[in-house]
Amino acid sequence: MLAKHESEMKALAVKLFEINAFKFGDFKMKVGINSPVYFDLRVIVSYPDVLDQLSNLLVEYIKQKKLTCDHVCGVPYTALPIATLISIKNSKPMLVRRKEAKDYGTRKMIEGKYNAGDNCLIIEDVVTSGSSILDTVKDLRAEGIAVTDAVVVVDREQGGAANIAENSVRMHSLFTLSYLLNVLQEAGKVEEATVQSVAKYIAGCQIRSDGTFMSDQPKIVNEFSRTKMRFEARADLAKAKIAKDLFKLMATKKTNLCIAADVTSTDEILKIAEVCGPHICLLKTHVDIIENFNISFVQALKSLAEKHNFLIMEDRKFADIGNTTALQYANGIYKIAEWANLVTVHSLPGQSIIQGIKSVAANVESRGVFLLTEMSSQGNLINDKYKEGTIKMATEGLDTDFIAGIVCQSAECFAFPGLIQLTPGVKIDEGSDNLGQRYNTPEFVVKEKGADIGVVGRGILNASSIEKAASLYRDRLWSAYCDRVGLSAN
Ligand code: S5P
Repeated sequence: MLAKHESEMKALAVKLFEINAFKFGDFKMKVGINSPVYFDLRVIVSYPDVLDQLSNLLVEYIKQKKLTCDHVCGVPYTALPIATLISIKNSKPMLVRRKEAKDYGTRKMIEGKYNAGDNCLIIEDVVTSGSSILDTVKDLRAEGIAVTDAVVVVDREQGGAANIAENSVRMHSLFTLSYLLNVLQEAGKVEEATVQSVAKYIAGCQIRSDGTFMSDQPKIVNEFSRTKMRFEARADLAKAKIAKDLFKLMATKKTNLCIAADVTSTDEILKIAEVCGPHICLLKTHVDIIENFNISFVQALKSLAEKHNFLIMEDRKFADIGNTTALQYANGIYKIAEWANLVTVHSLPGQSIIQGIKSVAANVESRGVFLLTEMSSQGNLINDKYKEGTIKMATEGLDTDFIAGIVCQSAECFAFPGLIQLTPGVKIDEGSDNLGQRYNTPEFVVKEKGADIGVVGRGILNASSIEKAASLYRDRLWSAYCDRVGLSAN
């Protein structure tokens, strides 16, 4: 820990969280189990200011610890840019360890100029068991290079320090996981319950350097499995403010029903909003099907949203380049940006479509998007590669603070609990319409398919009483959610 630079340390901790260099969720680890916290410091190469700040603090830390060396060597690959900066800032030559020996010329594992007996300081990004550090130490020692110390950015506190100490290497960590968690809590970024969940997992899951667990039966409690978590806890992990708000709204209002108000007159939509308002968390429009759109309709809809506490989503399914989408979102007759809390977006054009919308959103905090990852219609052309790319955009892209959720049909689509799964194609009577739409029951989509919000259009709109139908769908969707997370429905 670097006491002298506490405010910089804290600011960097928050920054690392904001750029998704570490996140909470349900992650598969190298050691074969799932973890509720995951570090991915590879992203820092995209943020030169963060990389610079981090390396400055590491240089200070090395000075404070009085660690002297002839060389520095980063554990491949994530720590390489960090080690490079330390080498330059400290004027210490670097060594590079290959991951595989070359199959031509010299079969050297260590690149750089050195003499047997030189001393080398190891630089590593994140330590779990310490096995990656030990692999590098082994190759350096095979060349006669002495290794006594390793400087790491984050110690996950799962036994790594002890494991490498057994091999006569002292570990010095700039951050520990508990320090990072405390800073995030102090900064109001996560709740105490989240911190506790991670702490419980770490305590129960100590690992040896060979990847086996310290205790015969490790108590692996990952409380961050998306479909098992309650909306309140997921609000804490959400990156987008609007997703936090929607999670909380659902939890307090006890509804995960979105009504698809697919009717063509403003009066009809306002009637749906008035009558079904008390039962829904979200009202979804297709504004371009309305015959008599006018700005006073928008005002009336917004008042009803306030009165009955629901959000408005325009299901525009934008799919153009960033600039055109920005114009479509903010301008024209509809001026969607002014009244829709959320809009749906195809990921097809890539990251630029999100940037386009975000650039003209009046207030980023009260706006957001849902990305389409799967569709309910028969024969749609979305494939696995497209889905993977979409989820990557939603969890690792530059605008995760603007992505509230995913429109999809299955729980396998994504694991991050901070995103909301919106699933259309819901009807009490399963089946299909005559234009390729496929329906599943509320219970099936929530319990089997991971839906957080069920979208119901004609299931309600074609009922003799839309009020009664909305109430029925609300009860069935909410009970299914309660069953799924182990809550009592009342
Ligand atoms: O894959 C999708 C995505 C969406 S947003 N399938 C869908 O059906 N939708 C929308 O959900 C569709 O545009 C419509 O507004 C609603 C489903 O309406 P329903 O009448 O079939 O329930």
